[in-house]
Amino acid sequence: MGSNPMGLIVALDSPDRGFEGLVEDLCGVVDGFKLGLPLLMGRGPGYAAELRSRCREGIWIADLKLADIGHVMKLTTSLVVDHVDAVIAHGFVGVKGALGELKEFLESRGRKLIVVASMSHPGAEEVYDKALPLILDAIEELGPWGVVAPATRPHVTTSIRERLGPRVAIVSPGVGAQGAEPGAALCAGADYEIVGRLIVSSPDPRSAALAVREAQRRRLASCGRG
Ligand code: O7M
Repeated sequence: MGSNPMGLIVALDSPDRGFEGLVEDLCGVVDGFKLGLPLLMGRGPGYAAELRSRCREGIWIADLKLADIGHVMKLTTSLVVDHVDAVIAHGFVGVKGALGELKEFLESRGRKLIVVASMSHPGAEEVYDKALPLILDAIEELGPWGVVAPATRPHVTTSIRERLGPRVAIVSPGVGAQGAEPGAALCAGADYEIVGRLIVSSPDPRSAALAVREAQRRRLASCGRG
């Protein structure tokens, strides 16, 4: 990782909005799309295939935020696995009988696992931050392709990078609507920033995405990672 220090992934969450035009507009401008649970539940898992047919580039992620026994996580994932490159699960469920089985299933289908290490909202301090050392133990044992770390709390992202080393991809939400500035998480060690409303709620999502890219570039130059 680290080879793409300006990664930008767009979060598509609204269940009642058609994203076909937006995906076509952003194709080639951003590095991928993350499909949220409201969207996949509202439109059905097949909508992932419909959207992907509009843009064959970049990484496509199903953000299922799974937290169950392995058997059930595999059943849920099987509904969407053919249409995406990666699936997101929570880290606190642990490896044995849970994330280990999910990872094996995803790898057998040529797909990636991304595990939530910490979260971007204020309440993450109540539980997630306290559990972080244990969650990182599980992640180290598991060896997923990627982890989620908060752009809103860059020191947490930096500590996750330091603990897990350079080989894991860090994807970082919280930019824009939740307050983090574009590029801050990249400077803290993330590979990709996840941006939702700042881009998708803009009247001109393509210009908004290009502006985020430019802001990332400037921020990276100032922190010496550019
Ligand atoms: O930019 P926003 O705030 O409109 O959207 C943020 C997206 O990132 C949205 O899809 C959330 O589900 C997701 N997200 C967080 O906001 N915080 C987290 O801690 C984790 C995620 C996430 O993507 O988890 C995998």
